[in-house]
Amino acid sequence: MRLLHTADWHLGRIFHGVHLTEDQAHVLDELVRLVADARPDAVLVAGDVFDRAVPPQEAVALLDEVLSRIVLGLEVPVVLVAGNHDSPERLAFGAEMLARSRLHVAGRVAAEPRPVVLEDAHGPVEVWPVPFLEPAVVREALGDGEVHDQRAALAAMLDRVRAAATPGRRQVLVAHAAVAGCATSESERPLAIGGAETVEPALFEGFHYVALGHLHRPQAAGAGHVRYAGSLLKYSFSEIDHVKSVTLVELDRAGRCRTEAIPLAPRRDLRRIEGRIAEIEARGPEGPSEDYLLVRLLDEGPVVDPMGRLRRIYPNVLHVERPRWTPQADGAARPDVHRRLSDEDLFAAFFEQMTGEALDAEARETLREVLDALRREEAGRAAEGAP
Ligand SMILES: [Mn+2]
Repeated sequence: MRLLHTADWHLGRIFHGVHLTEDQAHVLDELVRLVADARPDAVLVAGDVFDRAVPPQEAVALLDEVLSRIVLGLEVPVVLVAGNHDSPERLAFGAEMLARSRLHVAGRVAAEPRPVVLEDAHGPVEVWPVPFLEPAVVREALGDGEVHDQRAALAAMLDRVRAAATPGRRQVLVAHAAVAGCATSESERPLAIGGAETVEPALFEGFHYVALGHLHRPQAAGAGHVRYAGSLLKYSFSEIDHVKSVTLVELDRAGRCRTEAIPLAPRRDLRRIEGRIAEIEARGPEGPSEDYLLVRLLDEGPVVDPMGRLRRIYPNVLHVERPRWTPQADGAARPDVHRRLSDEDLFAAFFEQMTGEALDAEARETLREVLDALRREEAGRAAEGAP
């Protein structure tokens, strides 16, 4: 049996003010082509389909289009679960009807879990879709007062799944959880505020493949057959070194699996460049200039309009870091220093700080004239206003 495992699409995500829907459409187009080439028995989507509970219209339209192309166009079934970013109820709309078209959506927590049964030449495979588990919801749904954290919620749900599973069949789990010991990224919203939000890999005992979502770096979680597919795109600067991919899983007749990460090529990569502004300007564009960039400007002194200047070379600079420039630590910016400087010296210091050049004699003369005129005007007003 061949399965294509993906997760954390985060459709509708806005990153540093940029709507990523077009980038997501581009990479999903590639995913649909992969499905057409690899002809898997099913596509597994392990949660965080949308970036938020009420996604923007274009994100909903994109999901609709992509799922239609896979399920109706290519006739490949999809098993999709809600992640912690999704709204379980909204995602579950029409689930019963969609299941007849072989689009299996698990939004809400099910007290009586039911598998999606797939067939290959060696017999049936049971796929268990388990959405992200909110402990309070699981406590209520299962009537289990002991469920107070992620671990207890998943353990209780997996006990139910094991009890419902048919012995001798190959078992696949699709879930959205944080496994202890795995690498995290900044774009993952914590599953719980403080306390226990992680689960240990031993909890997945008995499953032949576990298709996980939540962590955005593609990685194995304790064992090769328990895996995070990783997110569709880089959704934070902490993911610059990731190679985003989908996982192709080959499950043999005994349930042993072989996994292969297939890299995805984004329309625009997320990269980091660094240097002094003059060097970056002199070098000109390095790599595709349309990429999304984090720029580390290494100038020690002030730089006028760094974002405007960088965007002339790289139109999609998202953020500029100034690791060597801390205006607060500069003595001239402190109020007690201001008081000891004349107006003329204060302006000269400001001018030098902003432009990197000293005020020349001619400019100083002009400045003195302007200041004198202002002082005369001020004195005149004060005299007029005197009682
Ligand atoms: Mn996520």
